[in-house]
Amino acid sequence: MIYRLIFLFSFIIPVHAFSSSAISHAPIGVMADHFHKKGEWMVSLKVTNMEMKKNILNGHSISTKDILNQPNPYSDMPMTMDLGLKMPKNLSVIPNKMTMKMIMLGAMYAPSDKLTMMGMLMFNDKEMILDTYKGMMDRNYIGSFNTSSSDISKISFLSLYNLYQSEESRWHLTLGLEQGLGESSKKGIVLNPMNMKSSITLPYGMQSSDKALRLLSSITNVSKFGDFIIGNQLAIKNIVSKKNWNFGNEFQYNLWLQGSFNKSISYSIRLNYKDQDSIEGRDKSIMAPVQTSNPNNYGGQTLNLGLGFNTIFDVFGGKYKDRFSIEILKPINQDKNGLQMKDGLTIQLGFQKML
Ligand SMILES: [Cu+2]
Repeated sequence: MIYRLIFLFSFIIPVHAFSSSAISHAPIGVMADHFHKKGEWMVSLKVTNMEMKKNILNGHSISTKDILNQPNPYSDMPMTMDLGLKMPKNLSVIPNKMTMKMIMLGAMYAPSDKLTMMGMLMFNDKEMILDTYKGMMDRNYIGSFNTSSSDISKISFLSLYNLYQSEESRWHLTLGLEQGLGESSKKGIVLNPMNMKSSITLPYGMQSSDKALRLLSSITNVSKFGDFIIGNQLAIKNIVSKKNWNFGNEFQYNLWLQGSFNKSISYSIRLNYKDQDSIEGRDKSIMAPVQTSNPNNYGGQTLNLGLGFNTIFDVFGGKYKDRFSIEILKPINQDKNGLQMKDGLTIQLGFQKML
């Protein structure tokens, strides 16, 4: 009888119910969305796939012909070190498709109910298909080529401080550091506008990291409204120390609404707004008649809409159930700086397990 009462009681305490149902974690694309109770451990694996196609100039679509008429900021520079040829006056290489894959390994541990520690290690794999055109005269298409990079990209350590927690609402503050680890000056073979293969330092966007150290801070609120949950998160990333160049500072706002089909399956709709500065500084060896070698063609504002599902099942056994999540993000507005590729769909898959 007493066990039955305890069992029943454990379901009446809302905080407990909150943490053992699918809805208790935010959509998988939101980072550091929840904290843990004293002594709890959690490990996680997240895989992200993002595709980009076509190009936009200051947020508006642009034709191949118009891209080929854009000035090349490095037109006075030599094309290759061994030949006396100069670079074309206009852009001559056009990104056609880019695929980015990210794998994130994470661990969380709560030394107390007030504090949760979190560590993450990120790997990325980038691939780009580009089309090369003649640098002058008829500007005809010459051919296409691939560049790629694959490396550890960054490591981060965060602490989440539980500011307030009630049955209906919780607030927490996150502070942490992120260190870029991957290679920042990887070379690749390209097809240049003279129809020759040459080895160059790949443009910024193809590098695995900028080797910078960043301060991450965010504030998160999750509130219950009947059977629904509304979550809010403001997050910023600021450069603390950097090498000769770095990707710009970042501001993100997430707003999500979640509902449940049952205790094991929840769904979510999320709005994600991101504003990132362009690249600061430059790598003098990055010079090519392609938009991505210009530090101004990075950053900008994007608004994404996400649809996601969280599930909990008992697959691998253990004291706690296994949590599987998926979220698909679709850009609804892209106001990127300068000339950039257009974001396509982002798919995120996650696995989380408390130990
Ligand atoms: Cu966790």
